[in-house]
Amino acid sequence: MKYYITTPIYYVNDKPHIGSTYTTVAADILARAHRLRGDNTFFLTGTDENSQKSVVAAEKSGKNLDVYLNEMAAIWENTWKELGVSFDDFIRTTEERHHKAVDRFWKAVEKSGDIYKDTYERHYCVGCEDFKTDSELNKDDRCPLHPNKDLDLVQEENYFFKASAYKDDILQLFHNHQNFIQPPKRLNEIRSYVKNGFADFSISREAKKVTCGIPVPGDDSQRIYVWFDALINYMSAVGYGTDDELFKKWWPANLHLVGKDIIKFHCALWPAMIMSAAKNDPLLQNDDGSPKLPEQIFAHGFFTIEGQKMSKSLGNVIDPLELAKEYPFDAIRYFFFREIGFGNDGNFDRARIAERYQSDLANTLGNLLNRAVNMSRKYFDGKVPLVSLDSQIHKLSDSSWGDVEAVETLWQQVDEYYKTARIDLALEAIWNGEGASLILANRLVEETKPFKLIKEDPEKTALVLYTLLEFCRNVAWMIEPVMPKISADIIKQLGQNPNIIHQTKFTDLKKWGGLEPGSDLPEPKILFPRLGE
Ligand code: ME8
Repeated sequence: MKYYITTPIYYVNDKPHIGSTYTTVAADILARAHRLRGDNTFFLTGTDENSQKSVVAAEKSGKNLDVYLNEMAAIWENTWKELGVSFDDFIRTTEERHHKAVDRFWKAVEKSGDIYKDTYERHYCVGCEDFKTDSELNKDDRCPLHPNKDLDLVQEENYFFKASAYKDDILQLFHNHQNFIQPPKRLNEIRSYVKNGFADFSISREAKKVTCGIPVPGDDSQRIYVWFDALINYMSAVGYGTDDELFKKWWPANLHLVGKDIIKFHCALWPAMIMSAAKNDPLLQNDDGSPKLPEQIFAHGFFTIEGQKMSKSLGNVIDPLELAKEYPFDAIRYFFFREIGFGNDGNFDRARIAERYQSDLANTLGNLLNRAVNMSRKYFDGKVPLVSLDSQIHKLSDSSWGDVEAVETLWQQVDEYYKTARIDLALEAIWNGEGASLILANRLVEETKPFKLIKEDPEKTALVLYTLLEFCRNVAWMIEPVMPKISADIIKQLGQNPNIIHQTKFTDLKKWGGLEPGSDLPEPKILFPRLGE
């Protein structure tokens, strides 16, 4: 199975903040989940550089545009690297490969008769990089998303894209593929946008008025509109216009992960663009001639910072690299997806991070591992207790802990949740599910009291401790996509090598009994030290 996942490509007028980090980490988690399952995975992120915002920011910084773009793109790429994001490629829209893709795509759309010239006069918001109709503006004629920015009144002759010609096809697509847009509330939003407002729109600007952008093929006096160019990045990175075989291997994307602010472009404009280009480009056609559209777009919500909108003027924009100095980054990753239902809006609150760190991570996960390893070492000669793998666990049925099947069921749920991008539900099941979960494993310790039981029934104690250790091993792999470092630490503390993943099939990895009875347990370390230590 192949899995191709993308993040939005971010504007470079500023460095990464925790909003872009949230999306990028979500994509990282899903990419890791697919890699773990053995899928051939390609994870793309990058920067959107042909934007008027870049020009303004470069001018402000007093730097030449190219110098500015190179510096900013490096900051974005390095931030993700420092945070351990496992992207496979980083695309910049100023790259040659992207220009080639855009050129090919534009020509295919043109050949389909969907590009025409027209003169118009409209308001343009540089914040959104989008035209605004009167009905989209606030009462004071300002953009609701960027009320502090003056709108530009654009009066030009430009190239237009015949989006309206695809209105019915797009609505049909939504009808036939109910999963095309997730979560469903976003589908409803977009459906009504397409029904009521999906009109033809300008896809170029006069070159003399914008200082950046890719030239319109055959007309150097015009530059391609930034969104029309940006969306094509998802194809240029996998060889469109430069490497047909590579493109056939990866396209269509399985998932475009985006924030709710840009669904109009991804869920309506992008499929319409592909439908148009596909008419004249066999590379974009399925065997039956239909357009090769992305499989799914998942739009997550936005979060506020301690209850307030994140904004430069409020001074509450958070740099992820700074945040990673305050808390282990795995804990932030956990917090993002445990605290906020994926798809919903949420709030970033430091007090809640600290609470979750202490209760869910240190007390529930860290403590369980620590107790299980310590007691096993103490009572069983520094080793994983020797138990017979056939008979075990069923004998524990007098406690609230389920049996081996409960762990298998948990795996199935977790797998399904990762597949459907419900990272939040995967974590909820691991911590709090029925039958087998971290909460129940802790309860098993309280109910069976191995530290007393060892005097009365060493055999049963061995069984309890093996169960706890083996459950920790399973949990380590379940949480690997979300907390890769913590996962590796757990595996090491259980005396195994995390690189085992490269030699072991996923089905074997999650089979009960992976921890060999009688194997050595190293000296345990605290998994989640007190914050500030
Ligand atoms: O829109 N909460 O780039 P952009 C959660 N270049 N996510 C947030 C967020 C918040 N408060 N703020 C930003 C663009 N994001 C275009 C995309 S794609 C072909 C072109 C995240 O730099 C979220 O993913 O403005 C949002 O969609 C994205 O940053 C917007 O990034």
